[in-house]
Amino acid sequence: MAEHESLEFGKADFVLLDTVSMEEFMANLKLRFEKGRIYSYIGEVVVSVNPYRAMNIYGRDTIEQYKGRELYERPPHLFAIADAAYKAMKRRNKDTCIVISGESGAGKTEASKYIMQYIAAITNPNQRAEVERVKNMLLKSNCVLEAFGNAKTNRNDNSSRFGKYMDINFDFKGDPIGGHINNYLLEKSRVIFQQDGERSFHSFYQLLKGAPDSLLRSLHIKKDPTAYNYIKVGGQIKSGINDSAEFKGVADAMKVIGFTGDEIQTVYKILATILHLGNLKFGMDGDVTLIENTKLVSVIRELLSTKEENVEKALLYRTVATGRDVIEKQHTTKEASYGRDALAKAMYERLFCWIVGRINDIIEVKNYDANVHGKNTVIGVLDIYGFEIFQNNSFEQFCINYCNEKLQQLFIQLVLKQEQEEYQREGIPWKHIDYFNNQIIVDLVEQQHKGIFSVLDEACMNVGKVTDEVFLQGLNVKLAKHAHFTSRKLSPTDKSLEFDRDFRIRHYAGDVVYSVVGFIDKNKDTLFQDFKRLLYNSSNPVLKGMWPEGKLRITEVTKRPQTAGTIFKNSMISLVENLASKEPYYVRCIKPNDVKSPLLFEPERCRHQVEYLGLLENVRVRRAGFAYRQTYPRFLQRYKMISEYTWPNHDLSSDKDAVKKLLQGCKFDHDVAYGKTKVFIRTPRTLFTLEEQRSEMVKRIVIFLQKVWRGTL
Ligand code: AOV
Ligand code: MG
Repeated sequence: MAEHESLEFGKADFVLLDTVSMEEFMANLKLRFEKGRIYSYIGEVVVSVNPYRAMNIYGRDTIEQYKGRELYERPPHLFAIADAAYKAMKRRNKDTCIVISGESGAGKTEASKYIMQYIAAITNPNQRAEVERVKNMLLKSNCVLEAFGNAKTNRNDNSSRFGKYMDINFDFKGDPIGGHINNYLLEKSRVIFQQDGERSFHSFYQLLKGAPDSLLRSLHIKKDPTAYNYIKVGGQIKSGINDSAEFKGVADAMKVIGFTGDEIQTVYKILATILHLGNLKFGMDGDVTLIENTKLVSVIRELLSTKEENVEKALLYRTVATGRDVIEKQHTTKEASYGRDALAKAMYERLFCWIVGRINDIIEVKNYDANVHGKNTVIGVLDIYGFEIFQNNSFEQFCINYCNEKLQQLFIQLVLKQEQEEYQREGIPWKHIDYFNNQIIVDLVEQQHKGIFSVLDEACMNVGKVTDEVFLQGLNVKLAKHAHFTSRKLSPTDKSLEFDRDFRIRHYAGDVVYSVVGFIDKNKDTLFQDFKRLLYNSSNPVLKGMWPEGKLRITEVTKRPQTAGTIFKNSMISLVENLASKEPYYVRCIKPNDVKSPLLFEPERCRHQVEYLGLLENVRVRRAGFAYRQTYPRFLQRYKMISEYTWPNHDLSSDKDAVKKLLQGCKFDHDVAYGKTKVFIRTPRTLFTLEEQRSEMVKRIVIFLQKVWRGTL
């Protein structure tokens, strides 16, 4: 329980609610939000409500207040959970992780940055230069990744379009010595297409708005974003972000991290190439496919440091192996456009992964000898794309929402598991609490043979007709009876679903209608080998290095590479395994309204999130259970003044016996359980009463001492 807050701000820990009901929960959440208390606890879980305004609660002075303190000693804050994870790691040599979840725009990315800033601020008291360097690089990497991996969506002006898990490694002194970033599926379709009101990745607009004229000239780029087809589809050029300033910030960050001048130039050349690709037009001359604006081909050739005829050929022809023969097949204009878009998307995705890889090369732990220095431990911070529903939901939303299902499942398992384990460890009986288990939806997506990813892979492997409709038919057959799946064929009266196009999943966080259009393509994720060869044959070594598989001849290429869906599924499964192997800390983010207002607390929106995040169940488990637990020595430290047996010191054989004697004296014995190392208190009221008695005694002691000092006793 956070003790340093007055009740006028509501209950700092939901566990202390008088009764656990949705009404009380919501009233408390609203009151706290309105009083500017954006953080609360459920035991050790932080509940955060996005304030949509700058808060003066992240400065140096606040950091000092949380440093080294226990969770309940200060008002709820991200810093407290970061400190708890850090302490557990340092004191007990445990790998820990902080899992941040919540829907799109709820505040996950901001939270992850404050947590990293806190960890950076409290470590390295001796100012070791090497550690300072590592910390600086870890913090700077955020800015680079956001520029290339975030974009304005209709839900969030700075929406993460990739998943990120970052390990920070610490030495035996508890100072950061390196890190590693895992990135998950970038929403690369955004490179060529955005829904109305959205933007492509920030990096493009930053380049156009912020690059010096000389750089833009060398890239043959104009300042005006509307001149480029790929980044104007969504009709949104501006966002809440200052693109020009960000450009300089990102360029500086890349330099600080250690990207070379050539590498940074190559990054700009790739961005420019993609913009030019989007403006290429294909036409026909008789039965010959051609490029109408050939001048652009020269520009692209120059930027890619390759041969002009190679660029043209890769865009218009495809090399095919038929048996032992290799032939060149001309594209139709449609195929050529498809190939061009695939190239743009693949170049951007590869660029993004390469940036992550370069950052990892630079920040990875070097010269650490565990035999000499002891075990190196990690804190992992997970910041993924939040659950989202758009007007049109495709393969990307399907993957993102599946990822959120996996994390919800982890939360369910671990929060319950941890409680159970603690009761078991302490020898206390456990009572089961009912909650909605979303494992059924996780299975719907990932199960072998019957799961949606499997059905999709099967459809992709069809030899004959491979279409999105065939995939939908497959789903209709395999999932006809699934409680969380439906389509127009299965629910003929449901007019909100289109035949041959839509299916609906009942997710833990709400119903989402997905359109199957593009699923097959996005899952197969093919890029013609001709493009890979083109890029591999560049005389720019940085670009060449990004495309090692371009060296393969067409006859050497694997015919059935793993699909995008299967790669994503496997990466999620291993992510969850990794998180489960660490000691987890949770931040549950809530979005108070859909209009980014700092004042509005929309009751229905919030209630829905509280429901699907399972927060009420979380409180129940924590209470049904025991609302409060503390080790015997710490409990005595706090409450020993309320009992004559323990004040100022006890003479019993153990602290446990002393706590028993104290609580029996207060007649609270019926409401507590004595574990091996901790005392457990069932109802919050007992704790309140103890607190009241303690305050009373503290007051009396103070008066007594004042009298002693004044000599009036
Ligand atoms: P997300 O990470 O959860 O969405 P963000 O962390 O990007 O959400 O937050 C969205 C916006 O809310 C930020 O750009 C800020 O304007 C505001 N915001 C969030 N947290 C705070 C805070 N603590 N103080 C002030 N403003 C805040 V997504 O990446 O879309 O799932 O995929
Ligand atoms: Mg985010």
